[in-house]
Amino acid sequence: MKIESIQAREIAMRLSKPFETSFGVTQDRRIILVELKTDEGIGWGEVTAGEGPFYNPETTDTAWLILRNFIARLVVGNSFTDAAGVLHAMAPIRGHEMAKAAVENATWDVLARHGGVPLHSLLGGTQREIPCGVSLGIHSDIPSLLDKIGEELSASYKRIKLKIKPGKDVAFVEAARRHYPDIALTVDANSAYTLQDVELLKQLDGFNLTYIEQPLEWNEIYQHAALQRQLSTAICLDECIHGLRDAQAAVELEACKVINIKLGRVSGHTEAKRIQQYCLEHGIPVWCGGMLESGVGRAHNIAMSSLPGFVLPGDVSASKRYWKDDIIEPEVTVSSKGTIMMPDGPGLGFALRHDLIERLTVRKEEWLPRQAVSSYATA
Ligand code: OSB
Ligand code: MG
Repeated sequence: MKIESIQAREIAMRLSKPFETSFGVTQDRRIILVELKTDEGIGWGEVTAGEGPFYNPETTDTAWLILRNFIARLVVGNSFTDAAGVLHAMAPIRGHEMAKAAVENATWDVLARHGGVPLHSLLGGTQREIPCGVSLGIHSDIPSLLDKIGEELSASYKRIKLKIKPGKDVAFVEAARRHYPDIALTVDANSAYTLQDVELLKQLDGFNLTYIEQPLEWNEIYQHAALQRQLSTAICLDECIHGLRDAQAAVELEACKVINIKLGRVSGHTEAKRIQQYCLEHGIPVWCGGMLESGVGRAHNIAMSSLPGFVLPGDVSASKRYWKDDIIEPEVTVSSKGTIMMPDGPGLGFALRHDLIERLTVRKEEWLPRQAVSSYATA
């Protein structure tokens, strides 16, 4: 497969409701979509970076720059036999996993479309139906949070995750557990605590949580091991895991008992599959995290979630929880059993709403083959 060009566009999409995490409030998303054009057809990917560098160091703007100035020049005009080859070609770039993932994932979409098979089949997925959970943003008060949980349970979701931060933690979780004694409940701190907060974090052991997600610093595996030794509840790592080596370090150090795999954070499907395989062999349950994606990123998440070992409900939920109009057709829906069915069509298995995407586009560029890598490295 020869990559002829990368077309990137930034689309502006407004979430139906603001979403608050320990690092800030998001309502207006700036999403980069990538269309890879090859001699074997096209494929789509999404950059899952946030607008600011508050979840991880990447942003919409850094991803655009890295795509244009570095990734395009490493891959456009070159031929590859598989997506792992594309990932390998991007290896000189340190970090910037989310920028890489958009192109790596788009390669998988090209290959699946070209082969006439669904992406989940090409990836080696074995689950036709995946369990879904929801991630609830931080609420200003407990009654509104309890109402929201009730609403999501009525919509059949199988697991409720509560975002927490200092001052909006134990009392909220305690109330949620008291009102809903039997539900699968988790919390996600997005790195809002330190080891000094261990006494507070220990209080969370009283609420029968399935796991506590990423309590400590975003790049700190060692201290999570120290914390895990003091908690009975499993720690789930999110921000810390940028690839297989981090997963190995975390598991060997016993820094977590569960891992959240996000395609963007680990540079795409190839590396995600390596982590999934490793976790399967080591008895570590995994689940698919979300980054408030549009339909393109969501479709990639759905396909990945079909792999063996994705046994816990993911943050993969219906389009309508996020958007009035999603950019794919049909939009993602969740069954009355709280599941999403794998689509049957080739590639992502969802059609793109090109007219809508065009209307949402605020900038668009296409990168064609350029000179050899060495001649632009300092340009
Ligand atoms: O930590 O999982 C996270 C959203 C933005 C950034 C980080 C996270 C999240 C979510 C929402 O929890 C997941 C989703 O519904 O897409
Ligand atoms: Mg998280």
